[in-house]
Amino acid sequence: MPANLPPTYLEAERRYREARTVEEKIAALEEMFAIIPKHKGTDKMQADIKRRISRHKEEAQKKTGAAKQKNMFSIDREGAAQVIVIGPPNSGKSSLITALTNAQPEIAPFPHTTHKPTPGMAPFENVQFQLVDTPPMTTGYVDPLMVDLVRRADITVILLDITADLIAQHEDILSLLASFRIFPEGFPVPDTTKRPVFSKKVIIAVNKVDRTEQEDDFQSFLELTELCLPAVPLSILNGKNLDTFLRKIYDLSGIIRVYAKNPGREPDLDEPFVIPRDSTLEELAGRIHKDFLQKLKFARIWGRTVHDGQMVQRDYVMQDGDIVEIHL
Ligand SMILES: Nc1nc2c(ncn2[C@@H]2O[C@H](COP(=O)(O)OP(=O)(O)OP(=O)(O)O)[C@@H](O)[C@H]2O)c(=O)[nH]1
Ligand SMILES: [Mg+2]
Repeated sequence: MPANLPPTYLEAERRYREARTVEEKIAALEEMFAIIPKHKGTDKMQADIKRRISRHKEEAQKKTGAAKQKNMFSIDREGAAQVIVIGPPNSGKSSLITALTNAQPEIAPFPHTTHKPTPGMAPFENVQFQLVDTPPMTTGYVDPLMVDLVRRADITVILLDITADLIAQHEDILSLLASFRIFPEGFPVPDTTKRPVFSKKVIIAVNKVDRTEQEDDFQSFLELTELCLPAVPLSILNGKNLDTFLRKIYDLSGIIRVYAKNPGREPDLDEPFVIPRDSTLEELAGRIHKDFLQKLKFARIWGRTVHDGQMVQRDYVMQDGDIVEIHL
């Protein structure tokens, strides 16, 4: 690379792209500015970083005023995907967030314990998902702010309770979502509504499957509902299938992980670039830095679908696990 950018710069750049808050963006940019080699070849990049720092600082100032009013239902997105956990009262939503993240929402053996959303980060291999605990959804009343939260999230987990009527819970939640024009991806959408509809990635998780006999109830539920959504039986109590649950979230998230390396160096496999599936090399380069989009000549790839160090062009479709050496 003519600018000779060290790997630490690319790491800071990646943190910038993935930053969800203005403060994180400013911190990453300041780090990039400290690391970038200061010579003529990087003049434009340096100016660009400075411009972005001052723009984000202005933004941060405006926000501090508004932040006071920011309601507790607005959760800043973090990590590879925002996953909202919804469901009927007492199904174990808060228990799930507590089991998989550092957050500690209140858990109690009676319904309607949770009154506000609580986010927590769930590590899966070398990425993190943001799981959001929520107040229960019932046919009686759903806070409109909850609806917005579901509409904005990347993935919705509907957490049901095997010790109650599964089919009724499942139908209630789906029809509640439908009443707010939210439909699982792939579901038919009524053409009566002229207003926008929200097509969301949905996983059904069934909790409290503590005993093997309850697995049969889960199977019957799948058959009776002819469920065509990803589904997983869980026992949070016994820690059963929690890994499978996170794997399903990963599969559904539509992301892949690729790793950047400099010529002659090893890549850092703990620090992936998280990009949408089917991204091309050109799109990856543009995400690393907008200058790279123009300057990109080719890349060498180490991965499952290529031979080691294979030269690829802009239209190469990145694959999960690819190691990429960008040449400018
Ligand atoms: N048997 C069994 N009980 C569980 C399991 N997971 C959670 N529970 C219990 O279910 C009860 C409700 O758990 P919570 O996590 O508070 O449920 P919630 O969905 O957050 O409840 P609300 O906030 O009221 O909607 C608690 O007594 C938990 O200990 C499980 O896998 N098996
Ligand atoms: Mg709760």
